[in-house]
Amino acid sequence: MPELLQKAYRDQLITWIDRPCHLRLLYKISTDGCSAQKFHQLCDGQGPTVTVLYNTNNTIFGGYLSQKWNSDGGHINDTNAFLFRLQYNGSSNPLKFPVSEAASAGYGNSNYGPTFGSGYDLQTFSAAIKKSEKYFPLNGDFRKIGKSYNLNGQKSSTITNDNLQVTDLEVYRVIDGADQQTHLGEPWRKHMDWSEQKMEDIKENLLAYKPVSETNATAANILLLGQIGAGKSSFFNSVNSIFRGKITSKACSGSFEHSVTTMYRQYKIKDHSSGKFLNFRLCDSRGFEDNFVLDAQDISFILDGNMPDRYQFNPMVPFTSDTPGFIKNSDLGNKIHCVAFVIDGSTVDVIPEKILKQIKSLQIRMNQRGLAQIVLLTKLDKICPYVSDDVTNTFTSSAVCNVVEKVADIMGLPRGHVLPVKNYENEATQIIGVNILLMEALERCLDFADDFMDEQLEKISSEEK
Ligand SMILES: Nc1nc2c(ncn2[C@@H]2O[C@H](COP(=O)(O)OP(=O)(O)OP(=O)(O)O)[C@@H](O)[C@H]2O)c(=O)[nH]1
Ligand SMILES: [Mg+2]
Repeated sequence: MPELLQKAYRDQLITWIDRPCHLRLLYKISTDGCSAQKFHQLCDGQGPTVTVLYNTNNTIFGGYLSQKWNSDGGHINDTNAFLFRLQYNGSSNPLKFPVSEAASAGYGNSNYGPTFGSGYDLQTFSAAIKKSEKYFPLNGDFRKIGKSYNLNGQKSSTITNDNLQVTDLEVYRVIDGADQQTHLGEPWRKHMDWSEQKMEDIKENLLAYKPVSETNATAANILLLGQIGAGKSSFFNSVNSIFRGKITSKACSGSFEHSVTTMYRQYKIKDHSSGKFLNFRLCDSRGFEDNFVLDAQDISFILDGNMPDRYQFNPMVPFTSDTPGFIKNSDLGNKIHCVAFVIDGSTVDVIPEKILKQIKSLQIRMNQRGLAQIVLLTKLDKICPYVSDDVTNTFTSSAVCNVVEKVADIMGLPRGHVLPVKNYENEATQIIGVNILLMEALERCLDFADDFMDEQLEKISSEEK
């Protein structure tokens, strides 16, 4: 389950709680559903908790109780409780509001979500709330905010924007002791080296890469496929940035309702220090959408190397052998040699059924061709705050490990085929760890591409005999 609470805000809460502890997610409305019943089922009796709300003004606020939640219908007495604001209108702006009427610090009612204060200072919601398109319109109440908590001169509008439309609400359990076991324990995949030297070594390897020599292929073709917004174009941009020496965005990327990429592109990457092109192509395609599925026949033509670079997808007119540009005498050099499904690691729980079905049917076509598939698991920074802080925590993060396992399961692929990466999206300069993850993923794709070409050569030679 991706956790929204950033490391800096966790640290702030831990400072306020004032003892060595760490936070473990118990309940999250975007994945568990927003209902009082679910909240109590997951959080009652769990000891101290922090409740965090993320509203549509980009304000983050909530409350801490050192006593456990219950469904008894009575007030919860807690001298250590506090309400807080962490972020206001998108800017970090932490404030703590200590309890002033400890006897009514919390309220445990089976029909209410997390509720603080008497009458109430902050009631998050009651019964169950359905998500509208983008947010949960919580039906709680904060008109009495300040009755049981000392607001130190603030008011509801400067804490909550008077807005209970939230994109998420999370409840974390507060566990005594520093966080070693739960998030950053034993590595789940071996990764020893995050040094600059290692980065340079992988870069050298990629620069030296050539497809299997017996083929006439001048470059390995890696197809990027996946849901809209998963980070296909950003992956190309990030790899391109590494060899360019600065962050660039040649392929359009962004977040829109429909796929930003509407053209089939076979991108080559130029190493700017040597002026040479690398011997692989990243083939960027249109994203899968709920209402637009890439035609399976189109994908077959891509896999078999019949679709030309810069083909403009047209949902009304399928690509056929009569389409101008159709590559008729495609050979091994034009074919796709490895498929990389690009999956947004922060939304794995909510991939629409229709898209999963499409992926499965595409996988059948790939398996028929003996094409290896890997997963580029993107947006690692949104899965785990420790990884967001520092990507070298990727292979010790239990949150990332869980998502990798889930994706391997969904895709029916070995865990080792799921490669976590973080794309450049907001950075001004390159980061060694980010580059290493991206280039290691590429190396794996090229290994698979070589295997595929070897297989094809064997097949051709056995057919000739
Ligand atoms: N935080 C974060 N954001 C990312 C990452 N990768 C991509 N993004 C963002 O996600 C959004 C979508 O990325 P794109 O690369 O355009 O996705 P795409 O798969 O090419 O999407 P379509 O072309 O629309 O099918 C952009 O706003 C990116 O900045 C990542 O690793 N971390
Ligand atoms: Mg794109």
